Amino acid sequence: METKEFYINDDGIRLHAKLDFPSGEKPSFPLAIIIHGFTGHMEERHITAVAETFRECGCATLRAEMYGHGKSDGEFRRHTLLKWINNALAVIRYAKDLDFVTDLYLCGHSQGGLLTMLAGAIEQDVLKAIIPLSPAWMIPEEARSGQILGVSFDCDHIPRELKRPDGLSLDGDYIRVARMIRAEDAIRCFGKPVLIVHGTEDEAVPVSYAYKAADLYSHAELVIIEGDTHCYDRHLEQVTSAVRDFMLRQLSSS
Ligand code: FER
Repeated sequence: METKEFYINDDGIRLHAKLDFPSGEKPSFPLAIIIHGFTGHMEERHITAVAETFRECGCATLRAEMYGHGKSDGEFRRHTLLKWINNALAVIRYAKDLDFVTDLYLCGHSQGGLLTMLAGAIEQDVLKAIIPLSPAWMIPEEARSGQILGVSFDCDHIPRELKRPDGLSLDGDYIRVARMIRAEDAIRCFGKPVLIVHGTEDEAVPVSYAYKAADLYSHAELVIIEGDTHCYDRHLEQVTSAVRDFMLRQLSSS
């Protein structure tokens, strides 16, 4: 079946989305929502590979791009985690209303993995399981500690703009929002199954956060990929096989 490309309306903000169907003639199937990370988009190699894996398991996939990313509305420097949470809720609302959907799954990479933890907690009654990949849940802690993106700032005087030496720039509101988020609370209240995948050579998110999250979740499985990076440059096939293995077990229990 062909890809359906469209926009999901989040109260006037257009979020670029692609819906892809699994092969076969079934009238209904589970749906996996998949979200990219900070500066990412839906066509990144690891995002398309994970989406394909969900489809091989018999799920439809809905890849969506969040505020300020990919072909969605909004300027990159003006995105915040609150905007992303609202975006994710709009995408989940859209997915819930699709008539072919049986169970819903939420998967995201890095900042999209943190979003998966946060939106997952909000929507835990409608989600069957969540799959945070290398979730960047150190971002709120970094924002509280006065260093983000490797750039230091004064916590008592949040800058109007945070600029990385390479030119990447973020509004101060990114920090203001990030530092009020308590990812631990979202983790602790989520009682459904969770799969966390993380590489030991992750240069953006310390792998220690994967161990800590798996410990705090009541039903988490943790797959550590020895020697792999933040975007799985070395062992992407181990990431997809972890997702496949987890999903086949979820689907056989539904
Ligand atoms: C940071 C480290 C990592 C940060 C964001 C990330 C905004 C996110 C990475 C990703 O989503 O790939 O300090 O600050």
